[in-house]
Amino acid sequence: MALLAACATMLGLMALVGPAANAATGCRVDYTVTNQWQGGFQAGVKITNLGDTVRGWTLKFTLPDTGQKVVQGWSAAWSQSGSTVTVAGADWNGTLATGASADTGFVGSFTGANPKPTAFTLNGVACTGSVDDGGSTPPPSDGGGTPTGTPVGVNGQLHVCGVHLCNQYNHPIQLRGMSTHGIQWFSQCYNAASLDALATDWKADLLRIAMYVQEDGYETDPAGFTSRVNGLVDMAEARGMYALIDFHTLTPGDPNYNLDRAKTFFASVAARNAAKKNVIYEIANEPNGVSWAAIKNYAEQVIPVIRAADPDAVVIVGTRGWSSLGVSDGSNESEIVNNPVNAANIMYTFHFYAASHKDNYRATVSRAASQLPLFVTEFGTVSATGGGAVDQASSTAWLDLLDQLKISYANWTYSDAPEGSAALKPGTCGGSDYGGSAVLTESGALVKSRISTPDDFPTG
Ligand code: IDC
Repeated sequence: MALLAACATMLGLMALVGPAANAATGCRVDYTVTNQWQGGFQAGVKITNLGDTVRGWTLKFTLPDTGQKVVQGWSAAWSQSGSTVTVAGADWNGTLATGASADTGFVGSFTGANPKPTAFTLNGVACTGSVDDGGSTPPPSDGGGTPTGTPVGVNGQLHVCGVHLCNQYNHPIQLRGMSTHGIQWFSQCYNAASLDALATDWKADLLRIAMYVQEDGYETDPAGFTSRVNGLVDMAEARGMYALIDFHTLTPGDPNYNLDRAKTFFASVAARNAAKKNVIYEIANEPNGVSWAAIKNYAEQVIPVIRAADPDAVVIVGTRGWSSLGVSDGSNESEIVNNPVNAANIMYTFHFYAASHKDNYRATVSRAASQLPLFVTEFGTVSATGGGAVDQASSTAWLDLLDQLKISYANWTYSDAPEGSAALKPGTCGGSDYGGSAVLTESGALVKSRISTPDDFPTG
C-alpha cells in the first residue's frame, strides 16, 4: 500500500513536472473502433501486458463525452460509473504473461461526439503504450460496410438457386472458410489480428460463428452471447467475409428442446443484421437421436421468425444423424426429398469428419447434391471426436468432391484447441501472430492450402 502510494505520488510529481522522463511502461492498449452507426459503435480493446506477469487484471479508462455509454462488453466483466469504465479479466484470460494480450471489446452508444477513451490503467498503472484508433478509418466500401473486391463485395446478397448457392448475379458460387471453435471457450482466438489473417492470408470467404447453446454457451448468458455473435458478424463484414451464425445445438440432440431460445435468439440477430449482405443463418448444428419430422417441425417454426425480420437471407437447416442427411442413423436423403421443409431460400446441412466418414457418405452427397441444396457448414480432417490423426487421403477426396459440386464448406476449427481438428498450434491465440505457416497444425496446413487458392466468383 505504502509502495503504491509512493508510486502514485511519483507519478503525480512527474505529471506536474511534465513529460521529460518516460514512466516505465506496464501496458499498452490498442483501441479500435471496428464499426460505427447512428448513435452506436463497436470497439475492440486489446490489452498488452508490458510488465511482469499479471495474475488477475482490471483495466480502467475514461469515456470523455458524457453521452458515451458501454452497452455490452465481452471477454471480461464490464461496468461503468459516470465516465469511468471498469473491465475485469475473466477466468480464462485473467493471467497475462509479459508480452501477452487479452482481446476484449464492447458495443457502445453515444449522443454527441464519439472521442476515443483516455486514461487507460491496468491494475492502477497507466498504460503509456500507444492508443491506436487505426481501425476507425474504414477500408473502401460499397456503402454497406463491406470492402470492395472481397467475397462479400463481389457476390453481395446470396440466395439459393436450384440446388446451388448463388450470388447477386445469379451465378452458383462456392464459399470456403473456417468455423470458430465454441466461442464460450475460444473467444480469445477471434480478434482483429486473427480475422485479418483469415481474410487476407487464408483468403477465406466465410467465418462460421459456432455459438453453443448448452455446455456453458448461450443459455447461460443470452444477451452476452448475442452481442458477441453480432460483434463477430461486424468483424467479418469489415473484412468482406460472409458470417454464418451457427446456433450450435448438440446435446440434447432434439432441436425442439431449444425452440424458445432459438426464437428469441434469431428474432434478435435477424432484426439487428437484416440490412447486412454477409449473414447466413444456421438454425441447428447437429440434430441427433431425433426424427426428420421433428427437425422439420423445428425449422418451420424458427424460419418464419427469421424471415419476419430479415426476409432475404439464406437459412440452413440441420439434418438427421448429426447432420449426416440421416446416414449415421441408417437413413438417407430421401426422407428430406420426400418431405422437405416448407420454406424458400433454404439449404440443408451436411457434416463429415474425414477419418470417420468415407465412401458411403461421399456417395450419399454425390447423389443428394442433384436434389437438395447442400452446405457443409462443418467438417473435420480427423475423426468425429474432433481428435486423432489427419486423414489426408479422405480429406482430399472430400474437398475434391465439394469443389466439383460447388458445395460451400467451413472447417472445424479456426482455433488453437489441443485436438487434431484445430488449425492453429496450441498457444497461438495467446500471441498476436496468426499469419504464415509456423502457426499451423497439419490440419491447418492442409485446409489453408485448399481455402487460399483463388476464388472463382462469376460476375456479369
Ligand atoms: C467438439 C470439440 C471439443 C468439445 C466438444 C464439446 O471439438 O473440443 O469438447 O465439441 O461438445 C461435431 C460438433 C462439434 C464437435 C466436433 C468434434 O458439431 O461441436 O466439437 N464434432 O467432436 N460434430 C461432429 C464432430
